[in-house]
Amino acid sequence: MPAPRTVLLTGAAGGMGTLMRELLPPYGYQLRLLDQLPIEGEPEAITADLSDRDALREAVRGVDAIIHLAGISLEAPFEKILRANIEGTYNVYEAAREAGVRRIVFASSNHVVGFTPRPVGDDPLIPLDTPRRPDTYYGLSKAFGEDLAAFYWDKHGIETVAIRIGSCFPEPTTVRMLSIWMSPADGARLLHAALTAENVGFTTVYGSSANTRLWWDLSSARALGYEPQDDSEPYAAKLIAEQGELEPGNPDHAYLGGAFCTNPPIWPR
Ligand code: NAI
Ligand code: 15L
Repeated sequence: MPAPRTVLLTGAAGGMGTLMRELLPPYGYQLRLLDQLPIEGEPEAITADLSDRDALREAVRGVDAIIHLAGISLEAPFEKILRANIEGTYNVYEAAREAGVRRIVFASSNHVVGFTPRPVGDDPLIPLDTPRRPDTYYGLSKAFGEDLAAFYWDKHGIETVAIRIGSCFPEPTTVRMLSIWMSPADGARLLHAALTAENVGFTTVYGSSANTRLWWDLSSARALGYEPQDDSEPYAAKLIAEQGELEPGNPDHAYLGGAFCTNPPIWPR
């Protein structure tokens, strides 16, 4: 597959989308931006909801690949998750199939495996093939997205790298994030690897930096050519002084998904 140049970035107005709009063009990509919200300073960005199939058909025309970040990124009532994350992701894959787009990078989440006990002490890293244990409707929708991607590979030959992203923010802000943080620069490195690796078929990877306190196995991401350069450890002393160490007896600390497992916020309908 020739290296993709023109890439549709959905969710371009969001937190990660905003970071990636800065970080991906130096790799040589021309980004076409889409979000339900207008993006200041980007007059050519497509403002469209994922339910608008005509707009998606137009948006994917002529692109080499899609980075699909758009969707609800936290817990929400099931009906909202259904429309944005489940039906919305289906609409993106259908538009890709119709237009002949061959590669999608799907923003999955650690919350697909959120109810996996976090490693303690000398426990092994969480492997990629650990059973899926979604912690929210949100996590369930990402599990659906992974299965949808596998189906579109098996049935229609559209390749996907599904990245189970940890926490991609400029800095880690909790002690839990020390283990799953993906620096924005490493996020761009991983997206670039996911766009350019040959013969990925359907591949799932965990998405994080090379954190000292890492909880999961990054080997499938490294197999794509991803070489993380960052580590959350410089933030550890301050965060631990402020928040304390993770405690086995605290239900918010017991599982990989953190507080998503115990106290998922349900937004107003
Ligand atoms: P975000 O909530 O900041 O951005 C999501 C964007 O999607 C927003 O700009 C929103 O307007 C757009 N969007 C939502 N529903 C839409 C719809 N129906 N049609 C069109 N646009 C819609 O989320 P963030 O942090 O940028 O995350 C990006 C993606 O990565 C999400 O899919 C999220 O689930 C996933 N992810 C992010 C993590 C992180 O640490 N930032 C961790 C794990 C997964
Ligand atoms: C996610 O999936 C969310 O999109 C993000 O906002 C963070 O909450 C992240 O997981 C996390 O687990 O820290």
